[in-house]
Amino acid sequence: MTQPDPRVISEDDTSAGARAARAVRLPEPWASAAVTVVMPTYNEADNLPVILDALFALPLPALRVLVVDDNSPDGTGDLAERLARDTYGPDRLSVLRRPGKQGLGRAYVHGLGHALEEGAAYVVQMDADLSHPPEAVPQMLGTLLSTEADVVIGSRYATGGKLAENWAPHRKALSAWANFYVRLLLHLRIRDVTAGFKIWRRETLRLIDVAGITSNGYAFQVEMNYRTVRRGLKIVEVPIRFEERRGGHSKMSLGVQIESALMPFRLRRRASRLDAGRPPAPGRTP
Ligand SMILES: Nc1nc2c(ncn2[C@@H]2O[C@H](COP(=O)(O)OP(=O)(O)OP(=O)(O)O)[C@@H](O)[C@H]2O)c(=O)[nH]1
Ligand SMILES: [Mg+2]
Repeated sequence: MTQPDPRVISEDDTSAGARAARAVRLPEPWASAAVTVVMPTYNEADNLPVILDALFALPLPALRVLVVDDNSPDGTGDLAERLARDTYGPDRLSVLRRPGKQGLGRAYVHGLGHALEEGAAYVVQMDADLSHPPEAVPQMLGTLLSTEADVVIGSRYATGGKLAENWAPHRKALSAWANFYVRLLLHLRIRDVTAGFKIWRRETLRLIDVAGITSNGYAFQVEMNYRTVRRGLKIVEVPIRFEERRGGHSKMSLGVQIESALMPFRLRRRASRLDAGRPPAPGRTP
């Protein structure tokens, strides 16, 4: 009988150690870059300890995580604070607590701004539900630095990217349709234009005026991309394997879907006002 080779780490092994072993090893000074993962949470108490273990096992010793919790009824905020105090230390894990559920986009505007104030040089956007593979973060950072990209997207639809086989067919169809629709209306050539897994340079977030973004849900991700393209900045996609969420429940709502469907028209209208030399509404950048 042939024994499995202990040096081969199976792709299906999702323990923190196996994930870390699969991650690329970056040379210094890249490995020690000041990376902050901004992670919005709403009722993710089952997933949070698992994803934090995996992130802190990565060969990125200066990586920090900022959890942005909207007063989750399941106690995710308290759990995150306990883990910061007792397990990882406040130097590596910090928590922003907000009074109530205001949507993903609002949580990100708050969290990204906070990460920049705290001195992050590179900022990762990532869901807490283990859909986004933590072991891809070093490769995404390495791609950002080696290609001199302004942002790198962890992409389900770039060549080599994969969608969870067990993702419900209606979710697959909705995701494919949303990508097609947004790309067509906004003339974006990004393969995964609604992706929520990205690494940004600090300067890119400043150039696109992330604090001025008003959309929420998936529309928030698209608006960030649109602003990046309008500024002539460089976007690179790396393929990832996207998993079905591990525990907890989806927060995808009809409101989020309707906002996403209307948002390309709003962005186009605003951009054409600017192109025609008329100012956008106060505090808005296309
Ligand atoms: N702080 C905060 N986080 C949120 C809010 N809505 C969603 N999130 C978090 O944002 C991430 C993405 O939300 P999901 O519910 O996974 O949405 P999704 O990935 O589009 O949907 P699924 O694929 O079904 O999981 C998760 O980490 C959520 O906990 C919110 O209103 N506030
Ligand atoms: Mg999810």
